[in-house]
Amino acid sequence: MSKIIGVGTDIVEVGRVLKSCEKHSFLNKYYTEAERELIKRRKSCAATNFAGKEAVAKAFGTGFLNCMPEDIEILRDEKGKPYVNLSEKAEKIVILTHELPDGDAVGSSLATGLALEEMGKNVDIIIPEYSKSFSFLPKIDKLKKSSDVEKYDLAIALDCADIKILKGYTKYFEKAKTKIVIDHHSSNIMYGDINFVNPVAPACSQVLIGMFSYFGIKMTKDMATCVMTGIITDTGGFSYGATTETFEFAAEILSLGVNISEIFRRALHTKNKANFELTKRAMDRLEFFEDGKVAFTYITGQDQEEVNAVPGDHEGIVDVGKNIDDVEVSIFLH
Ligand SMILES: [Mn+2]
Repeated sequence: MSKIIGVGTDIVEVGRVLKSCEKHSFLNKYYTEAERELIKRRKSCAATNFAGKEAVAKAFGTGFLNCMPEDIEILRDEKGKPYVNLSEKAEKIVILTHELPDGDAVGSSLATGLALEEMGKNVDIIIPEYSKSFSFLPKIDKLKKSSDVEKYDLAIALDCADIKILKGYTKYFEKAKTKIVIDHHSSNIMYGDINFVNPVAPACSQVLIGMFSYFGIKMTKDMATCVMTGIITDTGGFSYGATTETFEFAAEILSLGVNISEIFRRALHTKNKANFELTKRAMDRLEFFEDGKVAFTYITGQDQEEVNAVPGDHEGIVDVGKNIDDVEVSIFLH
């Protein structure tokens, strides 16, 4: 299966490229070792390869801004037909998600981190604060509060429709050489160099499962636990948004030995004290409008301070209104 991500063409002045190639610095900077060998045998390849590299970079939609000429290697097969090798040399990778991370944000970030670590990559997952209800997730202790890396080779933003909701971490995203967005919100503004957005998927974690199989990445039990947590929290335990794929993936995850009932209990039904206290206050303030079709409630910043809440402790409070008979819209402000 192949996928066209863009089309690019380019024209260069042969004489100008050949003249530049007289300088070793130019050759070493813009061509890979295999390409330099090729150019030694056929000088004109310097010009065709340079045009080819520019065309590939244009097809990515970014030009050489994020995709360097030396990362795009153009070689010839035995019949002389050119083919492109894209370098997989992103070594320093950062994974980012939105603030007040929910189960999908934390789960999809950890699953992506685990997948990349399996590939031998060096990955930082930056999630400064998260709800304690996710502490059962594998490798949760690997999450970092910040990073001192100036420039990452690759940044991956998960479950974020807009670069703005990366809040304090936009700098890691903006400075990275290549930027990838993986998401499921139909409002996604496609702010990456490459965007994998499936608005039909009920969770970013579900988009990831499809990507793992597309790219031939084997899903481990730990990765499956993380993505299942994302699906369970974003669908309220399969009660909204689930698609046929959701259940097919759930079956696959079950066969890997993941305890789905346990994830259900830990991520959805176990309330910590702060969350319980906030729910109580929200219940007290619940009001109905439009003949009981609209339920409204709220918690304030002061409430959150008083109960020592951490980000994510508001999780599930919207269900207070949603679970009442005849309520069609439940509004919860925090
Ligand atoms: Mn989500």
